[in-house]
Amino acid sequence: MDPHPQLLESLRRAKHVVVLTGAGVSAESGLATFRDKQSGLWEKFDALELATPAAFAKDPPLVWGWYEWRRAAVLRAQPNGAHKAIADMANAVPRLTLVTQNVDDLHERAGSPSVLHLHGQLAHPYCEHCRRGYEFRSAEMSNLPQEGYRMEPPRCESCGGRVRPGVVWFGEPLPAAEWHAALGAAEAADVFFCVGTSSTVQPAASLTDIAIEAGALTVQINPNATEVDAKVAFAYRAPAGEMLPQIVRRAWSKG
Ligand code: BV8
Ligand code: ZN
Repeated sequence: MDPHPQLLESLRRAKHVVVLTGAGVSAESGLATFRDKQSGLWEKFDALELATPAAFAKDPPLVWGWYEWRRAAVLRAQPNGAHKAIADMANAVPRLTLVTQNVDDLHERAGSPSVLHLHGQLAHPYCEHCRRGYEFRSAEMSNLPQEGYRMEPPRCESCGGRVRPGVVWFGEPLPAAEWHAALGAAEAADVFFCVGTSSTVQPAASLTDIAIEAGALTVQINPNATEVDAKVAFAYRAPAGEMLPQIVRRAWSKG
């Protein structure tokens, strides 16, 4: 699928490009998306049920185990062409704002200089009680499960409270600074990409509508149809790991 010349021209002229990503951008790195059926211990659960304060309160080891299992999968995964193309694009345009719904660190590991995590990060759990933050970059503070199973959440070193996953669960507010920065970027974007998301969760999904209303040239990259297809200027029914590198190459490659 060839990127449209108008998109390539708009990218070359753009002052501010905004990219919104979802789980689909990490799919080619082998990480399950929310649409995918859960596996192992969690196959009888829907992710939407597990990603809630109620689930963690009801069965902390089940939910903590799920997040540590996902964190182990992220540690084993590598950034793919989509993550790298977004990092390259940041070097090709005057300003690029990257907004992600993902809790993995593959954008950072691909070289993106700043990432707005609207839904938190697996590597940043914090104490439920005193909110002291922790940084999990490897297997510290909990031996990582090889396959999924229950795991007792660690205790806070300051107050003994329970440490919880550093993500935003359903029913929890988004981090205010990240949300306001994402809003401002969507309103100021010359080109807005919506990549690898089912656009089913609010308020993150509304960023695409805000960019459209503000007059950005909007693009969706997703191998499956979503309701965003009808709203955007260009909808590429393709995997992000193929389409984004092609767009970046065709817009800025010398020769
Ligand atoms: C809030 C972190 C208010 C956790 C996530 C009714 C009842 C109750 C609540 C609500 C309701 N209606 C709306 C709400 C609000 C609710 C919501 O939107 N619910 C939905 C389910 C209807 N939202 C919230 O609760 C938010 N908070 O509103 O707070 C508030 C305000 C003040 C004070 C108190 C409260 C918080 C939402 C955040 C939830 N956390 N993640 C974790 O990771 O475990 S959400 C999670 O699912 C993701 O982060 C993402 O946002 C969302 C959807 O996931 P996607 O990334 O889109 O992935 P998905 O699997 O869905 O799709 C993958 C896509 O990739 C597919 O389209 C596929 O085709 C595509 N794809 C596949 N392969 C590729 C590809 N694309 C490209 N290339 C490929 N190779
Ligand atoms: Zn504490």
